[in-house]
Amino acid sequence: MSLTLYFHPLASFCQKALTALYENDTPFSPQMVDLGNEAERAALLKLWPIGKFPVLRDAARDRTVPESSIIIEYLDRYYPGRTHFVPADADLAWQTRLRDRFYDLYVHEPMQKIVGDRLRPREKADPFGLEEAKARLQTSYDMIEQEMATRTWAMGDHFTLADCAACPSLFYANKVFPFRGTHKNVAAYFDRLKARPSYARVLAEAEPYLKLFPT
Ligand SMILES: N[C@@H](CCC(=O)N[C@@H](CS)C(=O)NCC(=O)O)C(=O)O
Repeated sequence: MSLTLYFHPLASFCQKALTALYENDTPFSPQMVDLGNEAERAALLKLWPIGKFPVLRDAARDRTVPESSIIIEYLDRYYPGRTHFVPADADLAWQTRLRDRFYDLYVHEPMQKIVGDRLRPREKADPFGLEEAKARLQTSYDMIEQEMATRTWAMGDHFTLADCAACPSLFYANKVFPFRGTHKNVAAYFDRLKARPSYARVLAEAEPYLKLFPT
């Protein structure tokens, strides 16, 4: 098997890449990384000195591919399947990438900020940063609420890269700054994502680790 994914089932950006792999039943070897384990962390750093995952290793093409969006673009190009993650049409392609950036930068990142704050020692808490993150999430939820009033998936009728980005960001964002109850279109979209077999599988595999999520 040519592809190996370095990941952890609980890690949100890893879930994004896993969703794409499961979407097309792309064969790969899962290489779980415990960042608390020195040897496993060192192996990841050797591949990608930034030390963040997911990282995809393609032995057949001798390529190391970090960054969830880039991994999904790479899979789309070299290991295509029934779901095309970035449309061939140039206009639809940039709009898809824009929504991918939107979910990563304006939902995923503020969500990570809130989670990160929970993991910090109390004396290092960042109330100002926390308020900023919540305000950003509020704006993003309002934007998604409007857009998803008329769409099934982030780009309309087809599941794309943007939906892979939406899955884990909305899952964890709803835990730290709930949208259910205030944003019905966001909630309905998220329910569709959870029902998608690829992401349902990702969530089922994360389930045993969810107790580690800081409340
Ligand atoms: N921009 C990166 C972000 C990856 C990322 O933040 N990964 C987290 C897990 S969800 C991570 O590696 N955290 C460990 C660390 O920062 O040390 C991507 O899209 O893959």
